[in-house]
Amino acid sequence: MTESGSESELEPPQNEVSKGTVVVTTMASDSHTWNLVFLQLLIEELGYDVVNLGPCVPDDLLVRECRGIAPAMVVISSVNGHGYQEGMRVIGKLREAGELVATPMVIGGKLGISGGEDTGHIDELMAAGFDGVFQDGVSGVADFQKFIETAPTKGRQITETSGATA
Ligand code: B12
Repeated sequence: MTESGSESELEPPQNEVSKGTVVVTTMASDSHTWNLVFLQLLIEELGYDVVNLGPCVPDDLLVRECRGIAPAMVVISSVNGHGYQEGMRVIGKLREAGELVATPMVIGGKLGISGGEDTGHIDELMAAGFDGVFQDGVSGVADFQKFIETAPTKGRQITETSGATA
């Protein structure tokens, strides 16, 4: 509530046109939730609607929701240490769904248990189909903000072999 008591200063602007819908999710093993709340608020502040699928999202549910929503972007967060393994599995399933082959998809958080020192898996996640990998200790929220400001309009460059380049 403001001092005048009429409306909350925390309410999002009512008359701005949404830039699209972003799916925020974690993966099957991960029960942490505040990372998802943080990302939802950040992405909403950047002008998008957000569908937050919450913690411990099974692969088939994630794929089904993304196919149904046809989002401008999929943002996956993982902090429990299984992010690399689960990300490698999940990105394949998402990209196999034809409609999602060109959807910008990123993963970030604490993707392993090395505190950001082991960066080898970042290239592997990119090669597997992610457009951005934001590993704590390597790149952060500011890099992600730069990415989201350009990625949805840029789209993915699909090659003839159906692989893609960022
Ligand atoms: C609260 C908590 C829990 C709670 C979660 C409750 C809930 N409903 O959320 C409970 C007790 C359930 C829990 C369980 C476990 N936890 Co825990 N947990 C934490 C704790 C203390 C805080 C997490 C939090 O809420 N942070 C606040 C949010 C806003 O920030 P964040 O999660 O750090 O996310 C930030 C960044 O990672 C980044 N980010 C995250 N995702 C993304 C995505 C993108 C695209 C981008 C750009 C950025 C980004 O942005 C966020 C804001 O800066 C952390 C330690 C810590 N102090 O951080 C450990 C921690 C995450 N947990 C950890 C572990 C190991 C576990 C367990 C495996 C423990 C166990 N042996 O059972 C289980 C796993 C459960 C599961 N199935 O996932 C480890 C992970 C280690 C790692 N990855 O190297 C941590 C880091 C503790 C530690 N130092 O060891 N945990």
